Amino acid sequence: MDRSYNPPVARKRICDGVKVNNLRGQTDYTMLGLITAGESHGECLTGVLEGMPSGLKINIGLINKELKQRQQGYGRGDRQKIEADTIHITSGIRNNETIAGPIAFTIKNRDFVINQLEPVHRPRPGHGDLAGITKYDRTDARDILERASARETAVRVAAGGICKQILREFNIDMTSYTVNIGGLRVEIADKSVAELRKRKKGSRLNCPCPVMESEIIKLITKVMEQEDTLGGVFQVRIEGVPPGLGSHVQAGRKLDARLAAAMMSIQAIKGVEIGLGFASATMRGSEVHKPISYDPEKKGYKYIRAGNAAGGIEAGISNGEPIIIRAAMKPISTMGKPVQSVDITTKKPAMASYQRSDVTAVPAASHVGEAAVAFVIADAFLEKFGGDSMKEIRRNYEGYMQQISRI
Ligand code: EPS
Repeated sequence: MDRSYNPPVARKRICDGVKVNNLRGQTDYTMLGLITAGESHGECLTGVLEGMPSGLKINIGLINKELKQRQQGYGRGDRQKIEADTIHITSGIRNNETIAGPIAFTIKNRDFVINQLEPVHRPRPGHGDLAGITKYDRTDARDILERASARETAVRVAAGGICKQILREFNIDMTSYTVNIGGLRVEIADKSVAELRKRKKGSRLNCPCPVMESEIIKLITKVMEQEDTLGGVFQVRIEGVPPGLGSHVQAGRKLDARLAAAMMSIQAIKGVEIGLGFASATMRGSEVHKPISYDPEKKGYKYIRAGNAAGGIEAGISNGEPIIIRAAMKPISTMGKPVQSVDITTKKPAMASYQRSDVTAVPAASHVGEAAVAFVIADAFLEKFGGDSMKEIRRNYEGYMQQISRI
């Protein structure tokens, strides 16, 4: 890296060439680290977000708003009637401002009953039960499912809420929406973040189309009665990302690879697309790749794209266009009418265990997806402009923006 600052973690990544373990729990991140802890029915969830600079004003109310959104959505189960997620910050923030120390926080589990819960001996196909007990040599699948549970995503949303606040300082904004649930597609042309937000107001499915929303609600109700579950697809749109985040030079530094990994790490996600994604595989080059032009009158970066099939990323580098990323969520594997399984104590056939579940959690997952994206973009942003304080980062950012306005 040819920069005057050279943070130790980023330096380690470069030395290792392709990919390093940043000693904070993840590979692929250079500047930020997030460790989460906690079981679904344990006392609380815990998060430690490391690597934030000093001097970032934090609005706790906005984080709690994100947490609330994650809990909502038609098709969620009874657990969400018990929980009322709010963040309790224990370090790293003083007088509502970051002080560069690790930001540690907890989110209470109101449904704290872990020690009274019956053991689970009938693994659910599609959940982590059997794979986990096999790997970790447990006799009770609860030891696995408590941690595998998507309850953990509350921590990611809280950390993502902090990441969004640093991004907003540099006019980077994002929103998500439900693209389909159970195959019912929401067809909507390319819309700005502001327009999407307007259209989603009051939605029960994080959906910008009321007509499709009522169709999907009918489907969810039907599937609920049938004691089955539904998956779907959501999309995240990020605007204001400057050209130049990520890199083409090594696999683990590519922004698209980092975003895809973050999305795939969300519970129940089975596919990720960027830009036209899989659809581009069936099209011709001339249909996909649109012209580049140059407008000397344009403020800032003067290159203009006639299309965004690449979803804002070319060769692993952001190109200044909105970043568009979609993720596919499988139907939830805990079903009222369970699938055939085996009792691991008797080894005899038995129906998979069931207590309660969501019918669908696609709208919730879309908020988790936003948080995952916010984390990766904030990480790549700090890698490019990083400094120890907001003042230093702003100076680096403004200098670069001026530089690229002249190329
Ligand atoms: C989950 C099972 C359900 C979900 C849970 C994820 O919890 P319970 O077993 O308590 O009914 O509601 O998600 C959450 C609790 C949450 O806050 O998102 C699972 O097995 O993954």
